[in-house]
Amino acid sequence: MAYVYDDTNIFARILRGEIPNQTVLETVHTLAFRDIRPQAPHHVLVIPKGPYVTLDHFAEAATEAEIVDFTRAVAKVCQMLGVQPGNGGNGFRAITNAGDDGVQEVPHYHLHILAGRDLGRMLQ
Ligand code: D5M
Repeated sequence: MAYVYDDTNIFARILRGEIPNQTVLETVHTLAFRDIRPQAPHHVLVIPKGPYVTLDHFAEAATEAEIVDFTRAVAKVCQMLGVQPGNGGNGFRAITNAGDDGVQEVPHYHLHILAGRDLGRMLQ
């Protein structure tokens, strides 16, 4: 079954400028903004501007330009936050939730970037 993108979701509304956001970075194909319910001192959501529901949808359907732009934007956000472990920072965690078992709340692909505290071990 193909993905069906619901353009009434809250991130689509943010991208259309219908509701405000705390932008950290905007590029041609990508937007990064602060999560409204931060789980760490730094909690940034990175989203493609295109209509993709999940990571696998994005990876299958996005153009190479979109994928490169998104990936570079993630690096830029980590650099802006000063959390790159290879550059003197204390590190970060990147998480994406997909579908029901992933408990995805907003059906527009997004990567959570969490940093600024010890995030604990997630996988045993
Ligand atoms: O997480 C969806 C995330 O989106 C959750 O951490 C809250 C965040 N959220 C919801 N509405 C907003 C607005 N308006 N601005 C910023 N952040 C928001 P999920 O991975 O889908 O469970």
